[in-house]
Amino acid sequence: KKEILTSPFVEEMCDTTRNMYEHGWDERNGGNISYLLSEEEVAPYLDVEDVKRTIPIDFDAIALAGKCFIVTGSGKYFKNVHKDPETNLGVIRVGNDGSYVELLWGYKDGSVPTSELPSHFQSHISRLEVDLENRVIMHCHATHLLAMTFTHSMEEKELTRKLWQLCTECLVVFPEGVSTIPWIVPGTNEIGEATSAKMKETRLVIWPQHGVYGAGKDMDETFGLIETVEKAAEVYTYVQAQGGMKTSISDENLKALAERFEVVPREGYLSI
Ligand code: 2HA
Ligand code: ZN
Repeated sequence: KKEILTSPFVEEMCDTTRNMYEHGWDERNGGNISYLLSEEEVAPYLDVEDVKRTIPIDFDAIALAGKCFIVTGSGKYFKNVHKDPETNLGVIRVGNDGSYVELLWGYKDGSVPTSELPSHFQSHISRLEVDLENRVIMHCHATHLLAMTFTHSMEEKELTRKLWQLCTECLVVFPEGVSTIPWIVPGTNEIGEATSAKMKETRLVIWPQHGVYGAGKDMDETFGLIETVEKAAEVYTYVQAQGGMKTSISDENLKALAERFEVVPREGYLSI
């Protein structure tokens, strides 16, 4: 077998967690990533019959039975992933009845997948219902976006419109807008249900006073999505510090932008 530390999926997890840490979005054990892998991607590196451990889960993941993921570990720090991937990451496969996962590699110190596994798995289930190519779910504590949840309306249309107005790229990158949920205890099935319900409509779901969930077909796209919404929130922070918005991108201009880049803005979100 090839050395798994040289696999594209382990390298991508290392690079991305490090990058996110350096952005200041993943203090301590904040943040988690899950990345759907095909058996063909995993097979050159791992004996897929060699199950190291079975880990029970207390929500129904039957819709993902047999699927493999590489996932950050519970309590693990993004800061450390690249230094010791085998301790901080795990490759898991969802068991046949959806009530457990099989560990194929990693979590070397005996640990388990992220405490946010319910939100991750339920979000994968939702995204795959609307986009067969979705492979990544990413959570972090993007600083300016988190700050904005204290100062801006969390009403989805109002918040989406504001973000679209703050950077010309935003409408092109997330034409479907952003979703928000109420404050809910993290790590629970309940927050997983709320997040995944929203994931059917948007790839960005904001958790007030906590952070953001993003979804996408690969690591770059998902990171880029969070990076873009976070950039808009950072600009908002400066704009507010400079005395507030005195001008903005008009709905006519947003419409022209959507036409030029062939994206469809969320129905009813522009007033033209
Ligand atoms: O895993 O970010 O939401 C640590 C967290 C919980
Ligand atoms: Zn978090």
